[in-house]
Amino acid sequence: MANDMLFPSAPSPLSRAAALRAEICSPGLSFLMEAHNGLSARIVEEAGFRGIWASGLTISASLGLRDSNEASWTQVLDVLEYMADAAAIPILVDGDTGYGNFNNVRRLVRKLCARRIGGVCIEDKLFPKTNSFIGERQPLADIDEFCGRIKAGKDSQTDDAFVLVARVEALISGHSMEEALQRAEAYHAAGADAILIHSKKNTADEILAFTERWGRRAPLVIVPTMYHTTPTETFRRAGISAIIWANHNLRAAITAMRETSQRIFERESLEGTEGAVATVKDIFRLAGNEELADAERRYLPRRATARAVVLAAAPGALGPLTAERPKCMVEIRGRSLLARLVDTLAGGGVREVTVVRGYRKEAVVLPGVRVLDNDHYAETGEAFSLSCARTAISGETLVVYGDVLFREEILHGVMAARGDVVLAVDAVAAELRAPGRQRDLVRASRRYSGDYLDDAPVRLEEMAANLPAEQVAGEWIGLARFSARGATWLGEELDALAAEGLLEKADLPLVLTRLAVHHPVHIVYILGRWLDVDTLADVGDALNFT
Ligand code: SPV
Ligand code: MG
Repeated sequence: MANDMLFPSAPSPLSRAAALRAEICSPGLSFLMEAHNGLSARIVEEAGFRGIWASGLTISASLGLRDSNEASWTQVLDVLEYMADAAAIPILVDGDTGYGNFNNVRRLVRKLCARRIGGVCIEDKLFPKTNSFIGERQPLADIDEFCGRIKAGKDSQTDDAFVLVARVEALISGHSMEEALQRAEAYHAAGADAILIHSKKNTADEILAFTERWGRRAPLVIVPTMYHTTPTETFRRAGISAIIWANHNLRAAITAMRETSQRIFERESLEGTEGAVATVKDIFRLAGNEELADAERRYLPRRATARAVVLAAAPGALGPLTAERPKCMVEIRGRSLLARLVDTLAGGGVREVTVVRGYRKEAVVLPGVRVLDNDHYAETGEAFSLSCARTAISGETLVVYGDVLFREEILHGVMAARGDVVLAVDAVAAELRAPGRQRDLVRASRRYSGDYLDDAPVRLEEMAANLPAEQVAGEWIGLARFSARGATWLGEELDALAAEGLLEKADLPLVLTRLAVHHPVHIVYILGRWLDVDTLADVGDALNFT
């Protein structure tokens, strides 16, 4: 499979032109299979072919056009670009007559080289062309004029290996074998790398006669669409260099699409269709979705997939403000605490937010937020609320109190920190708070030092509401990040609490302290820039926060 850009793992040691030259100019028989867009090019490559024929007939037909130069040459170029992006094998493009005179051929060849097309075949007819199998005695180009097109093409190639095939239409147009040989000789002398000798007879007689008289002076390419009953071995023995299977993918697609459309139309159902057509998964595979998934792992920020569980079941005690709604829905300057928190989480790359509601749950509504309920909020604590969101605790997960406001940079710090469980701990808040208002106090393996060079890890040892002052290293702000592994540990801890009959009453400090006994729970120290809204005075502070 593929494009140097999309699929960098498939570099070719040869340029595509060199690879095509190796196919067409080598002594053995090669095969070029028709494709007309990126998808069919990839299918041809997957089948094992070593080269693609970008057919003028089928590219036109797949665009709903006739093979009469109705598609402009730059429109064909665009299709070729998709094909070259989709498959790494070389493409020989059907360049019709070269889209005009020598000057058009020059520009065409330069653009083909720039798009990594291995070669072009031009036919000795006049612009606008008509398909060779339509009508009789189509006018041929003047030999010298056509030789000028060949020379101009060869002089314009920017890849030395680029292959120019000159197509002789003399036999198709009812001219003699002599005329065909004379033209082939002139085109070869003008610099063509190979000759395509075309025939519309239903036997290979004239092709074989031409081949014999040609005598391997230059590689010969044939298109046995009409003389398809001739065994390939005959051509191999005759010394043909390459066979073009010119239109069979489009024809196969037409048959399959017509049959499928008809069946679905008649049955008004997919009965008989599923199982008979390629799977949607197959489309994804052909389109290279797996490579995209790999790239996403490499390039998208890891946190882009993080989820958050916001604990907002408790009533809060803000008097009249929480009479009709829980604390998380109290508005600060016209926007609820929860809306502000969700915005901050989104800014930090969190994609899915689950809110555990309880008190006045009908008031907790926010677009894009998933809600789960703790209907026993009056008799239970935070751990129980968290366990109500067990389905949301998988993969990288944040656990956040619903009544905190913190600056986005705090979230970024927690997301970027190493560790499977990471807590944001304010190193100064605990000192500033009035006694009795402190709650999630932290004892840690090291205190905050303020030293620029100090980046040694800090671990949680204990979290509680009532630690002796001399042991307090800070206050947890109610924001924790769990990696996928950390989320599994958290789930196990909730199970263990349930098994011990402690889940209903446990708070998060207990959960985290127990977790820290078995696993490293890391601390990221911050200095302020957050707020939890516990009292009406805090609401006043919050008004100044944003
Ligand atoms: C094509 O595939 O567009 C060709 C081959 O030119 S043929 O249709 O046989 O002329
Ligand atoms: Mg053609």
